[in-house]
Amino acid sequence: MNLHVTECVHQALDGLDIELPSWGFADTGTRFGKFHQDAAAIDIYDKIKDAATVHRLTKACSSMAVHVLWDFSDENLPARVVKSASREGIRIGSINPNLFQDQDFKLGSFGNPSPDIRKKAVDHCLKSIRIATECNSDNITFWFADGTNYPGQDSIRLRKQLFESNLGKCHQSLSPGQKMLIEYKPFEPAFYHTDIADWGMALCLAQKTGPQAKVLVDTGHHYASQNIEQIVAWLLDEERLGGFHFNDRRYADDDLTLGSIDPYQVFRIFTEILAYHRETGTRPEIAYMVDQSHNLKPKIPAMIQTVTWAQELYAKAALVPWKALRINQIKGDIISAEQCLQRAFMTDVTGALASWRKEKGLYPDPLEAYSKSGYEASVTQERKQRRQDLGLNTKTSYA
Ligand code: AFD
Ligand code: MN
Ligand code: MN
Repeated sequence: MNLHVTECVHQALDGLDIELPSWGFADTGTRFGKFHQDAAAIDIYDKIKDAATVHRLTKACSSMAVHVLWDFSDENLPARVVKSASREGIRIGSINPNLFQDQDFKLGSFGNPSPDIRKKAVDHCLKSIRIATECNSDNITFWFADGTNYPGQDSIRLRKQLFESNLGKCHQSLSPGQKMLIEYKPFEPAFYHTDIADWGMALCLAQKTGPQAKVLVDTGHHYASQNIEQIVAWLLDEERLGGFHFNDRRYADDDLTLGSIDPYQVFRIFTEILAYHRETGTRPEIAYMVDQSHNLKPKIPAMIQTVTWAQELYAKAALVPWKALRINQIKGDIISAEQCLQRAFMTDVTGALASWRKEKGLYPDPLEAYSKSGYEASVTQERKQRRQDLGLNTKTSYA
């Protein structure tokens, strides 16, 4: 095996930690229905166990993002959840307020025409920031479904101003070291305009909100053929790239497996980040997070697949010969410059990945390790019984 490749890959993987989403382990579906899985997590403690299992098999996922309304409750207070996570060997990561399911948010949350409902939304976010402090979590991820469905429904400009003032209220309550990650999305559920629809709007809001406000790039939240690596390069240069939600898209916000549609684009995103690190000498503080909840794939194997894909593409990006690339760029030798990327992307890193895992005491193929672990069968049995005892609906439910 090529020593240089092995060294580069091992060094890269040592610095890549990917946060898992609690919601990715539970039954969720599309607006057309949900297909229940017996092994799916029922409560936050199942999600913690499942995330910890992925971490145990990959040693690359030390934290789990949580959704405030789905994961916490009066009996599942942050302190108890934090303790359960650390017992399983992971920690609670980014905190996600929920501003899109309450009936009051029908016409929006921060952008709602009613000042009382806007206040309710801000209070929920301030509570989420307090939960982040209790969970010792640095990131609060703001995704807004806010927008309108019909031309003339509301004032786009005035809603922008409401977001500026309400995001500002949240920023004031952040503790030092905490960051608010502002996530953009072109459409859905709003179908005429979404208040934070693209990276430019998110960047503008982050810059107006304050130094601890950053932009979250959900890789599925882009129009077809959008150059995401260019967005990443700009946000890096503005020092406003807060992190990623990893998934892939064929048509819209499909939350498909990262790299399943366009792995070369994910590789190019990673090369922008590694080039920035190389050229500035600063490793950007980026939250790499998965955002998926597959309706058809089994939950835990789907998560392992995403993580190992991300590791493989990141490892390939680490092989780009930066010096030669820059020389070719300056010389205007387009083909040689392009080949610096293509050759790295085409390099087989499976051996280097396997030796990295071996050094960590891991099975070379985490998916195979999972299928041999017997974990799926044991949780399926236990959770099936618990669903029956709890009288939970396991028929295919219509949204
Ligand atoms: C949906 C939204 C957005 C958000 C995620 C978790 O599109 O990506 O980050 O739910 O709340 O996928
Ligand atoms: Mn997302
Ligand atoms: Mn999404």
